[in-house]
Amino acid sequence: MSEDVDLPESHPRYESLLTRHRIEAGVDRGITSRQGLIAQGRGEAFDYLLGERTIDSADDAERAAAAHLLSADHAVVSVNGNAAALVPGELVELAEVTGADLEVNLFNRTEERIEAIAEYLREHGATDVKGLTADGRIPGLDHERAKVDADGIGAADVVLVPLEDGDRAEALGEMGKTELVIDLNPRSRSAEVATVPIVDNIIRAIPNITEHARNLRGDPDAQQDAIDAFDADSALTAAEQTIREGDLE
Ligand code: PTJ
Repeated sequence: MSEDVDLPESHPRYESLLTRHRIEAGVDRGITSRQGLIAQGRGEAFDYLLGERTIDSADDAERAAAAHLLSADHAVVSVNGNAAALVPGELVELAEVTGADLEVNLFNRTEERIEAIAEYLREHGATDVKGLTADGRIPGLDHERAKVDADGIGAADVVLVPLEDGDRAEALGEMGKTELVIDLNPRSRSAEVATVPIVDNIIRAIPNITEHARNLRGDPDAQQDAIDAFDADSALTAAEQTIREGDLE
């Protein structure tokens, strides 16, 4: 986390307030949709109950996700308005370390927002950002929500989708793609259809996937072990249990 808000890091709500600030700034910049503010509020409630930490099952999921990204033929990291506002530099770094493409892919799609997000990612070091061509379609979704780049998400075998809408997550799964989903609600449809559901805040999840990828890079056996060792149903159950037992203080 960084210095983009005037708050001491010792403040007990530092991370949460910084996150809110970034989402607000994302709306002001034309990156994040107003619905993104609502989605953030929902996520915060789950994160509070999780104890605002990466639980062990989420760390396992992050390791498995790193392994899938590294061993893919063609991996794509999908970027929406919330992800771009919260972790732009971290997404660029993850793509670099794993060799994945970055593709802007929006639920509430407008050309202006796609351009603004692509530009923001370039400001954070991205050299090639997909999502502007939109010459591919996800079958089973209405026209605007189905748009992807044919040589990006359209051709990918592994897709990382943070904070994805349930319909689209389901449709991507039906295309036979390995889906890695980051979502703080373990019983959202997106988490339930994912090959690897990551129940963690995106601000912690992305840097941790990158760190795992650094450790697993160049070691196909360790990558396969991380994939084989991960069980999606157990991870979702562990997250739900942690939330149900969560402390409201
Ligand atoms: O930028 P766009 O147009 O693609 O729109 C993005 C949003 C997120 C607005 C859109 O995809 C949407 O409406 O999503 P939902 O259906 O509200 O789902 C968002 C999910 O992400 C919810 O289950 C939240 O709990 C979860 N979530 C919210 N903030 C975070 C989160 N998960 C991880 N980290 C977060 N910071």
